[in-house]
This record gives sequence, C-alpha cells and structure tokens, in this order.
Amino acid sequence: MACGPIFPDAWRANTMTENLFARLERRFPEDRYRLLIQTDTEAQYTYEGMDQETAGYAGVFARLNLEPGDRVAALVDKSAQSLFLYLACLRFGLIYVPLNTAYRRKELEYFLGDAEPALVIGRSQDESSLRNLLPSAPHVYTLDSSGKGTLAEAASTALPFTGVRAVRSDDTAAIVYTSGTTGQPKGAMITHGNLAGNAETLVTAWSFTADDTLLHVLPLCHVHGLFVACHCALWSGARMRFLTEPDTAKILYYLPEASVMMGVPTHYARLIDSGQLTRDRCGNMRLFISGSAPLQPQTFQDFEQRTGHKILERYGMTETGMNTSNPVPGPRLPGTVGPPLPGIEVRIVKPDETPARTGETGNLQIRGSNVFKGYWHKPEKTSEAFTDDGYFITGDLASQDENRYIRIDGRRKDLIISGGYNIYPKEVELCIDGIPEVIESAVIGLPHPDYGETVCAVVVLRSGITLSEAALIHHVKKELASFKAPKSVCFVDELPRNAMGKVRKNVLRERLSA
Ligand code: MCA
Ligand code: AMP
Repeated sequence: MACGPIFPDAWRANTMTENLFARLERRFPEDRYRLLIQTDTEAQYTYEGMDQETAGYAGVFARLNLEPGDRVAALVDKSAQSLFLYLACLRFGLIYVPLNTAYRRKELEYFLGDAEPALVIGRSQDESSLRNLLPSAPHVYTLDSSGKGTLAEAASTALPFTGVRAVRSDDTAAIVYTSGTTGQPKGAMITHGNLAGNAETLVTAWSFTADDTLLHVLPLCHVHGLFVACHCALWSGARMRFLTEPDTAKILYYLPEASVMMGVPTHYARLIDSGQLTRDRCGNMRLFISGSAPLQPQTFQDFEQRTGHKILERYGMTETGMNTSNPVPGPRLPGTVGPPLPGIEVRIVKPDETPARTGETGNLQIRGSNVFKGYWHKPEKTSEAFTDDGYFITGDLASQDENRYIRIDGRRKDLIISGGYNIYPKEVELCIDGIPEVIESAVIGLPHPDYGETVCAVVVLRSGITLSEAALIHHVKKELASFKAPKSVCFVDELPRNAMGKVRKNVLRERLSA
C-alpha cells in the first residue's frame, strides 16, 4: 500500500518527541502497527513496540527519581534496545550521552568524569570496570535482554511511564563527544530543536516516506547512524533493517529489500570490491547516501557503472548535523557535497574574514537552527568556535561554484578521517610519546583504498634502542580505541621541522604517500 509522507505539511513539530510520540498518540494512531525495526537476527518491532519499550525504560528513570537534564551515558552495542534507550531518554527529558564501545579505560574515565551521568547503561562484560571507574556512580545497568542487573529486569517491575515529558526546543537532548585538535574532547550539546529541525529538513530533501526501508549499517554511537539515519526513518514512519555488524556480505544480502542506504565511503568501496554489486540487487533501491568522509569521484563512478545509481554525497558535523547535500531530483556532482540545505546559511571566508569569490577556497562557516548550542562545561571553547555574528567555524576548507555546489577542499584542523571515524593526531602522538623508548612522534594520515585515510606514525627512538612496529601498535591499542592505532609505523632519525621548530607534516605526507 502506498501511503506517502505520514506528516502533513501543516503540522510542525518542534522536538523529536513531539513528532514521534504525539504523532502516534493523537495524529496517526494507526501507525502504531507499522514495522519500525527488523534486525539481522530477524527480531522485529513495530512503532507500538517501540512505544512500550521506551515507556518501560522511562518507568525505570521515574523510579530512580531522575530529573530532566540528568545525563544517561550509554556504552552499548548496536541493537534495537539501544535505540529504544535513546528514545526513552528523549521521552523523559534526559540527556543521552552515547559512547563508543571501542573506547579504552582512560578515554571512558574522561568522558564519564566530564558528563557526570546519573545513570550508566553498559554491556555486561564492562559492568564491573564501569563500577570501578565510577565509584560514586549513582546507577549502573546493563542492556542485555534479560537477567539480573539489566534494564529490562528493572523495567519489568517498574510502572511504565506512558507520558512524554515536555521539553523546550533549546533544551539539550544529547551530548556527543568530538575530539579536539588541542586539549581534551568536547561534548557538543545538541538540542531537541536541532534534532527536529534537521530531521524535518532531511526527510523533505531526501524524499523519505513511510514506504521506505532504510538499510541501517552504521554504529549508533555517532551522529550519522543515530540522528541522521534513524531520525529520517522515525520522522517519516519508515522501516529500518538494522545490521549489527558492518559486514559487506550482509549488506549485499539485505540490499534487495531496501529502498535507501546511508554509509561512509568505505561501505561503498567495499561493495564495489565485492564483485557482487549488480543492478538487480539494487532493484528496489531509490537512494544511496554517503557522508562523514570524502567520497572519491572514482568510487562514485564505479558505483554508478555497476548499479546505475549516483551516490548522493552530503556534508555534516557532530556540532551541526547535516549542512549541505546533493539533491534527490537534480544533478549529483562527484567531488561535491551539494548546495546548502534549506534554512542553513553557509559562507566561505578568506583568512581576513572577507567573502571568498566563486571557486576560491576559504574557511567554511555555518549558521542555522541546526547548529548546536555549545560545548558542555566549556564556555571558552564555545565562544572560540563561533564568529561575532553567530556563525560556527567548522575548521573545514571549501569552495563554492556558481550553482552554490560546495566542494570540501581540505581541513584547517589537524584531523585524520579513517573509515568515517575522526582521529586527532595529537592524541595518538601523546600516547606514543608516553612509550619510554620513544623521543618523539608525528602522526599523519595517508591515503588508503579502503578506509580513505589511515593513521601512520613517524617515530624517533632513543639512540641505540629498538622497538618493533607491533609493540608500538600494541601499546596504542591498550590505551586508545583500536581504530586510532597506526596501521603503519615509520622509524626515522629526526622529524623535519620549519624555522619555527614546527614539524612539517606535509613533507612527511608527501614522502610517505610516495
Ligand atoms: C574499524 N577499525 C578501523 C576502523 N573501523 N580502523 C581504522 N578506521 C576505521 N574506521 C579497526 C578496528 O579497530 C579493528 O581493529 C579492525 O579495524 C577491524 O574492525 P571491524 O569491526 O571489522 O571494522 P571494519 O569492518 O573495518 O569497520 C569499518 C567501518 C567502520 C564499517 C567503516 O569503521 C564504521 O562503521 N565506520 C563508520 C563510523 C561512523 O559512523 N562515523 C560517523 C561519525 P582490531 O582488530 O585491532 O581491533 S559522525 C560524522 O562524521 C558526521 C556527523 C557526518 O558527517 O556523518
Ligand atoms: P565529526 O566531527 O565526526 O562530526 O566529523 C565532521 C567532519 O567530517 C567534518 O568537519 C568534515 O571534515 C568531515 N566530513 C563529513 N562529511 C564529509 C564529506 N562528505 N566530505 C568531506 N568531509 C566530510
């Protein structure tokens, strides 16, 4: 049955909760029985199921006397339940703090210490270390489906909270950590209004309807998988096929039933490499979307040749959600991230803050209701991130053509993006410099066919000392999430420096790329 957009134009929701729960309650009660999630283990949940599960979790929040604005940190694997946990926080006016399960002890210590959660939801294998990390942690539960200490068990004895707490659109809905180029990671405070505005914009721009099936292949601990992907489905009443692992064979298996897929360029490069990507397999697909990292024009072309589909590339950030997008109807140009999305002001300025000319590269700045309200507990970092007239300084370098299509030409910030994950060289350098055998190191990104870029460490050892590449990588993996570990190590006698004593990373990149 074709049903078109669930949401009539006249209805405007200021928050995700208003859109989701109020819609089910008052506007479109029949949508309760539509499928929301099917997993790759064939578990399935309707919108009604989501309503009940989130009411159960919110019942636990009520029993724990959590107050609006309290933080709930989640260190959980991807599952339907982890999405419900997030939605339950929205429902109860709590601030959701997603954390990547790849993070190591020291990283977690910092995030939990900074966010000061009233409740932590973890995996059973992390429970005791979480309790040790948080001696004064008020409450810790796990997210397994049943058993002692699980949120499900707590929910089974709590009175379901079937209401929806009223929130203002500028109340914080989530704190998502982004690493800083200097200093420590910053928690971006993303408001209910940011989420709702961006969801509505994307649903319209990408023509989402209740007829869509989104092939969901991304983790739920970052903005791309949690907000961009899930919100498009939830806002439009669509269905999602949740893949718990980013496995190419599984993506290929479920492609025929899907109509939309969102991924990072690595997903698309792997699909092409599989040799099994055909037009037939994509027969039901209407849209492939890519972001979080640059999509190589070659990948765009190879994908189109095999499937007939032009991948739609868009550009966003944790702090802003999505800013620009190639169009659904209209030309999708490889190597560009499309024009600004409606309602989002994008400008490109030269170092003296005057506007860059058409085609000229400059600093990309963003203003709009999609832009976050600031960094948690870091007012100075917040004011440094904005211009006097309220534009957010992205740290990306870009140019714009005569049709307003934007090209991301580079980054002012020292950042490596590997398979869509951001890695800050400074953090890895500090970790390597902590090895007794090491005098100093420089961490750079090198081009890579699968991950786009990978981490390479250039290391100076104390004289007469040896250290193997494997031992160095092992050390980093003990301290930091393993995706941050170097994929290659190059030992040198000294690092090239400029007259100011600064390491010339561009020289290293040129030498090692060659
Ligand atoms: C995993 N590994 C990686 C990466 N992913 N190494 C470098 N870069 C990576 N991206 C390491 C693991 O630590 C592991 O190491 C080994 O590779 C294999 O892990 P596996 O789980 O098999 O990973 P994979 O299959 O290689 O995963 C690749 C992936 C994944 C599917 C591209 O990284 C992924 O889901 N990326 C998406 C990230 C994302 O959602 N970014 C959005 C941020 P070991 O064996 O040593 O343990 S939000 C954002 O950027 C903004 C808002 C935006 O615009 O979207
Ligand atoms: P994050 O801090 O994880 O939100 O990552 C945001 C950064 O990812 C942006 O500032 C860009 O540098 C990069 N990014 C996101 N989408 C794209 C894209 N389509 N092309 C190039 N870079 C991108």
